[in-house]
Amino acid sequence: MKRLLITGAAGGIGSVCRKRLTHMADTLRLSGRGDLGEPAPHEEIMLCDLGDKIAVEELVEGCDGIVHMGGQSTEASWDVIRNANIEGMFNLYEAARKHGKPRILYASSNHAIGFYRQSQNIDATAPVRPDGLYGVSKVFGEALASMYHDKFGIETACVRIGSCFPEPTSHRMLSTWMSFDDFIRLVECVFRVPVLGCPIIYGVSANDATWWDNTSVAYLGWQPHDNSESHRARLDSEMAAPNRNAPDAIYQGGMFTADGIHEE
Ligand code: 15L
Repeated sequence: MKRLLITGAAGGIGSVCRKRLTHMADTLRLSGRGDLGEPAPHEEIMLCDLGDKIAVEELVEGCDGIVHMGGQSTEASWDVIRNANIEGMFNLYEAARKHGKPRILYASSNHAIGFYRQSQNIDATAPVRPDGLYGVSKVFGEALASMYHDKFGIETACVRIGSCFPEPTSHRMLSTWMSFDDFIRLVECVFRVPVLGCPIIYGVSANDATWWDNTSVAYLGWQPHDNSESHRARLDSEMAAPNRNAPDAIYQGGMFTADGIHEE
């Protein structure tokens, strides 16, 4: 690619993308809300509020691919969710439709299906069960991506990211953890596969304790290498497993399922 846009480039996963996707494009265009520092020679920095339609059009113009990590990434008030994840997604897809229909990797979330029980195994065909307004906004994003694919041919990988951190930090994350290395491998597959379509992908490492089935996206050639089992002994020594009646032990979305509606 000539230019790859990374939104949310100041965030946890976005900053990993900034460092580790340099081989994917001549130029990385970075946007985010936090401080992105000084651009390197292969970088362009464009600060942008995703709720600002005109700014998002300028951001997307000239990009051949988008890794969309931007937006609100946890439960929040409706105003915050609506601006970043509802208006922001619409603005991004409208801009993509008008400016060359770049391929998109969309950071959806396991909170789109967070009310499934941890005793259940699900695949991409399972009906959504969002666990909060944040989860609902991620479902909206997946639906929007699907419509822009069917109607306008824009291809999107909707990645329901589990827990993408340096290492799992709770017993629940033994099932939801995705290593940074596995995520970067996934981004490479998404932008290299000749025909992507608009699949739902569970963003999770090759954990023994998984709840999620990615059989339907075998065509991507993505083979996660890491396995949270190598962290189990450390976690067991650092903390007690959650009580079996606690949300973190019952639901796939963990504690997000117990969150109320955030008032303004
Ligand atoms: C998410 O969607 C969040 O963005 C992240 O901060 C984690 O909380 C993750 O889900 C998770 O479920 O562990």
